[in-house]
Amino acid sequence: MIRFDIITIFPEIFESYFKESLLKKAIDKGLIEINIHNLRDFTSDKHHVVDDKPFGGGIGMVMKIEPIFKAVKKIKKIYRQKNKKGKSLVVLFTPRAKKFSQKMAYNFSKIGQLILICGRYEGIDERVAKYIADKEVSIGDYVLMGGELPAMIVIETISRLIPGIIGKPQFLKERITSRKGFIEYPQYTRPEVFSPKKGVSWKAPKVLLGGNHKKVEEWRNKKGKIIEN
Ligand code: 6GU
Repeated sequence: MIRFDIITIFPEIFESYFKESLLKKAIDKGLIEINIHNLRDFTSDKHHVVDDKPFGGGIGMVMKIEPIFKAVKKIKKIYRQKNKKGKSLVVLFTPRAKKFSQKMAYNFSKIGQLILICGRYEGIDERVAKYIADKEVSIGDYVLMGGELPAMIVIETISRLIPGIIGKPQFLKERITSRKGFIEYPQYTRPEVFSPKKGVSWKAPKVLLGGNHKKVEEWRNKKGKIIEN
């Protein structure tokens, strides 16, 4: 059981996704737990301000440290009360960090509580990275408007590694290679020949239709990409 705690100023972004994907089944089966926290609930001023002007000047706004500090403290405490031996890891999403990978997902899947901080605006006070976060994660070399999509990506990648979440466990096992990676190969299904218009046929590879398991495996190993753990 992994517990995900998301800290965001846009909690609604997550609702439909977690309600309609395979993740809903995982939640219903008790394999994962996802809690969404509105950062504004951790402010103490009347207007629930979570950002401020950057020191040194410049355009845009910067997310303040205080509400994030309070949120993380409270969320860790809730978990500790329920699960005395569980380990928490605080992840901060920022495009400046090391890129998320299958290997990171695999390591994260062993942790009891993942606290995911989603930044917005032009940045987050660097003291969050320095003193509060255990790990900074980017999902690629491009700039998004916030950490909400990265949080969903990280949750989905980790969740599908948990036994019992996707389809038949033996299917997942079949695609785990000896090197502890995951092989992604091209798939086909009926019809064997698809004709988008007269005189044109898009065929499925013959090797997959012949029933020769060894040949099929060779073909899949040749065409596939191994995503290492
Ligand atoms: Cl984690 N955050 C933002 N804002 N942009 C990104 C990213 C994260 N990863 C890639 N681009």
